[in-house]
Amino acid sequence: MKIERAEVIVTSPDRNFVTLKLTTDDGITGIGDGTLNGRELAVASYLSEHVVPLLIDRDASRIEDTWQFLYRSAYWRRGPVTMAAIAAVDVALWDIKAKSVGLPLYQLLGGASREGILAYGHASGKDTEALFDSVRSHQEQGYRAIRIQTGVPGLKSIYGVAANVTQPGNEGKRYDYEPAQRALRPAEEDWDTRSYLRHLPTVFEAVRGEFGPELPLLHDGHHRMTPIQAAKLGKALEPYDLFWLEDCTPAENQQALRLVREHTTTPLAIGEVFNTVWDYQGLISEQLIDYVRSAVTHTGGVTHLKKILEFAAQYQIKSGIHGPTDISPVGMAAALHLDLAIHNFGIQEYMKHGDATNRTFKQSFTFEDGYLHPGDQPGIGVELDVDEAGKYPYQTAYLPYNRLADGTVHDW
Ligand code: KDG
Ligand code: MG
Repeated sequence: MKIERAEVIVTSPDRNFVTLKLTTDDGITGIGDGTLNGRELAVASYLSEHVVPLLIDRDASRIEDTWQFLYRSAYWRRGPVTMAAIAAVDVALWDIKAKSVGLPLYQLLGGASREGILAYGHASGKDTEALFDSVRSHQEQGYRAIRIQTGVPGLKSIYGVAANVTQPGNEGKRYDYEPAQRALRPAEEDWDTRSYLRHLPTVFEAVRGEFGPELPLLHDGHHRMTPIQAAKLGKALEPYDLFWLEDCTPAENQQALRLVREHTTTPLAIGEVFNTVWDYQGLISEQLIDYVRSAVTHTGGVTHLKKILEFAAQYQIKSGIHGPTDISPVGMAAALHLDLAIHNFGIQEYMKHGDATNRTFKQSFTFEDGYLHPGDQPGIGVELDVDEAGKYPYQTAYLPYNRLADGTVHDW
């Protein structure tokens, strides 16, 4: 079973996606997601210029060997572009292997460890009333766990509550278009940590008051706090029993989590910007976190993320695989197979894609009553409609960035 063709397909149905499609000499196809939000063309070029020529005529069944070959032979290891490119190849090869034996991928990863995958959705609102509406709407859609992001008085726009949703005339629009804003320059947002720290506990108090103690609630700090500020927030949120506080400090300095951990029992999640097990080395072995947030797409695929999660399992640390809409349905499906198979599953992030994306990527995974399932189609269960993809050429898009009141650039 040799790889005969390798195509890099960039399409922008609702936002940009990079997909690698491999075809074997016996006609089996496999697809993998290599989308890196805001830097999509870097991965597309890494794949087309440097990886595709190496794949032709390789044995498609040698997944581990191909992973090690791409990782080690480049010499320049790790990094989001490299690891997203390797992920695209890895998932496409798993798709092919599972199709070649007529099984859904999770069966090759050890079989199902559970009946369904608990998912959390993103509720947000610029004020409490809008936030409550959003929580209710997520509950009506079936979500049983909900991330809470809210506006902060005095700030015009904020992560998780998009500026375009809060502007007059745009009410009710999907917020997820903002983190991939199609424009020639990144949008500028504003930030003030002290206002945020004052406001957020009052929001969680109101949400618990309205929705009761049972509903699992999550929050994303999106890398904005210093360790001592994050420790203060974790402590202030303890009465509201969060499922997790995510990315409370910038992920570059993993040791920061030690200080946070020493001061709070609020569970900590981190890792959506990590690429390899080395980013987690101390965090896992010293039990400084509770959830691993990596995406299959940004961590070298199923092969490498499975190893990270097995390492985490020895320390009672669970999975919380990254799943916003910048993970394509291909990356999402790969995550679901892993979620179903591993023992230390925690929760799966799940934001629904738009209609054009769903037409472009035919999916067999399901979301019912709060639980996802990858389905039982052979492979990962997603097919790319190449004609549909061709209707949506790449569009320049950037993540937003932050400035403080005095004009200083801050983490977004
Ligand atoms: O591309 C950036 C997004 O993936 C990120 O902002 C989403 O933080 C995120 C999350 O937790 O889903
Ligand atoms: Mg996040």
